[in-house]
Amino acid sequence: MRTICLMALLTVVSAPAQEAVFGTTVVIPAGLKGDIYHVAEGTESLDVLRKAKPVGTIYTSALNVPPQHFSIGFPGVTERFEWFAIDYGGKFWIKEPGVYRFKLTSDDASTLHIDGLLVIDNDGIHSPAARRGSVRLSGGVHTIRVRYMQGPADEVALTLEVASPGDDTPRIFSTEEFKPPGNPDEWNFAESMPPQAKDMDLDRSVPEVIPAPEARKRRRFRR
Ligand SMILES: [Ca+2]
Repeated sequence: MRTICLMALLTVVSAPAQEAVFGTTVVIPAGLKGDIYHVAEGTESLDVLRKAKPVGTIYTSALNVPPQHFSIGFPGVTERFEWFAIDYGGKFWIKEPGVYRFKLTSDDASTLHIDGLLVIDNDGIHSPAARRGSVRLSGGVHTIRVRYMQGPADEVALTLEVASPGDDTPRIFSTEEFKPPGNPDEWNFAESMPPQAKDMDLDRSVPEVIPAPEARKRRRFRR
């Protein structure tokens, strides 16, 4: 077992850093667990995941894949670099209740659910595009789910950013930042929710278009 884990780790470490950020096979207990799926060529929506069975699992604490070329697949899991999907799930802890603004950028499809509520819908086959959504969060534990699908090669993108109440600039969301307190006695929130705030980001119908990276020579590794 130890040898297998070491091999997986070495494979990930030896891969180009910018192409290994969907996650690795190294388990992160408090992070996001991503189940990987193969999807049929021509798939246009994340809806297909309802009936699919995962081919493997990766882990990460953040989704930070800016628009880039992707050709290596997932070391230790699958060599797919196109027509795959990842269903990430995890929990996070809110210390400061209020309206949190999220920004989800992807090539191709993605969605964000918080506590089972669809907050951002960026589904479909498309170039890098960002959509925003806001949600009022009470203090304590919440669930997060990000579904992602890469359609045609070779470009990919998947970033999830967050702005806390009062913050102007979003930053990459990380489960490392939103961990519960070490002392379980502090795991309670007696105070009520803050007053309803105006949601500035509810206009989700028009995605922001992120400039695609410079076109690179198309590489094919289909097996
Ligand atoms: Ca793509």
